[in-house]
Amino acid sequence: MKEYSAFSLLRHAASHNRNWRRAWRSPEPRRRYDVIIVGGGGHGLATAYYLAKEHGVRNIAVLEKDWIGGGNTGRNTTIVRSNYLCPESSLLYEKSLKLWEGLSQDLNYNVMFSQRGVYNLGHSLQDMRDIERRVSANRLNGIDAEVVTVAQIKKAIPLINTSPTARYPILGASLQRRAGVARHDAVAWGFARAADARGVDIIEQCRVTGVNRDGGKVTGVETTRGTIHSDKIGIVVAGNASVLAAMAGMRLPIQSHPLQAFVSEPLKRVLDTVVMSGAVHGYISQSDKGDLVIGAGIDAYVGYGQRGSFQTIEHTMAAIIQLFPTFSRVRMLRMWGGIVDICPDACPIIGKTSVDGLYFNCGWGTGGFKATPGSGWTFAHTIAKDEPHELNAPFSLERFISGALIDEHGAAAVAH
Ligand code: FAD
Ligand code: PYC
Repeated sequence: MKEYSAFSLLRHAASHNRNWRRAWRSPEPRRRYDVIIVGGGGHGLATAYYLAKEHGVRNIAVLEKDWIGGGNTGRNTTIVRSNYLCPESSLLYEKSLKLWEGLSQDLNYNVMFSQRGVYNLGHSLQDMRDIERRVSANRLNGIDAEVVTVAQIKKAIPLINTSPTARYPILGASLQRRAGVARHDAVAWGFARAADARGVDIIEQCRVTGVNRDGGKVTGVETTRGTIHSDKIGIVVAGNASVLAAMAGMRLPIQSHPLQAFVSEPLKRVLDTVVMSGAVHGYISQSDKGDLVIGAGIDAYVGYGQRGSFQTIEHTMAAIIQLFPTFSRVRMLRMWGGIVDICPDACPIIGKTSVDGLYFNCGWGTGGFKATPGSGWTFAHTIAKDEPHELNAPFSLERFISGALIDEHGAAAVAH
């Protein structure tokens, strides 16, 4: 506590923060590790943390080509929920939500998880049937979910346009009260600090350029900081998964698309929940700083540019103004894009590959932020034990051969 007293803050400010203790070390890479995690986003860092904490693995490196959290972890709109349709995904996302509920305490770092609820709006009879079905499925899987009326929506969100003459009138919504938002950078920083404290080497500015194999076995990686050996390599690089797979001589059933988001100028508190609409293609929340955080669906084309098209910007703003006409007077501050890797069934791949010691965690598409702790938890188990955790077993690469796909296009909702 002493470290963070008002006097110490002043002392640090006066010394231009020269004596501020780093939250994680910046070590030189060793030549060999027991486990290498490629990708220093939330999922990679969480995997390293749980490998150290839950499985006692000590000699771990996280290799990040840029800076930690600079990929989709730092670019997303921070929505956390577990209201998926199929039992397989519900259980995985619910495990994650339970971890979120204790994450700040576990990491001893405030990830600003705020359970302010998420509304998924229905605009047609079919939307409402889908909402009823998903809410029932959620309850059967032990997940809190309810169907709410237009009057309840208007009471909770006074600025929303519930006019029956709207282009897409609101007929009702699903509400998950335990859902909400978290501070995305804090999630990366919290996992990084906690992993580092358990001895994990977090190596930034270290791009993996090749995956080395000896026949059917992985032996290490080539990087911009030299060759690093390991018999176990977990690849967690979100929109770059196909690039890394190609380095290992594999192809993944993934398409990579840009996904954009936007923030407005900061406003006083006007919206204290999260609103998503698949029909108008937009979603919105308000950050603790006050800016409106807005997003939409993916840009339709595939590509690796971390930016999107103007058509999507226009479409998204039209959607938000349709829902909240009063926001037409708000000025937008900035926009950005990330690359999301999408599987044909809108579900991730978490598991072993045909190469011994090589594991992939990818394909989270537009919805992996909410899964960060659960993904790391189950992936750490898979890597440590060289077998799937019961929660990620259904999400193996094998499902694209067996045909046991898990269709979550409905729950991915707005985004794709
Ligand atoms: P990343 O954070 O992208 O981490 C992967 C890391 O791998 C990157 O830091 C990258 O630099 C590194 N890397 C890549 N190649 C190499 C290499 N060759 N060598 C070394 N390192 C490499 N999900 C939600 O649940 N809720 C949302 O509200 C939400 N909104 C979104 C909005 C936008 C605009 C975007 C783009 C995504 C959104 N998502 C959302 C999805 C979510 O952001 C991702 O699914 C999740 O953050 C993926 O985390 P990650 O750790 O796997 O990826
Ligand atoms: O998965 O909830 C989500 C989401 C919202 C915006 C992008 N993804």
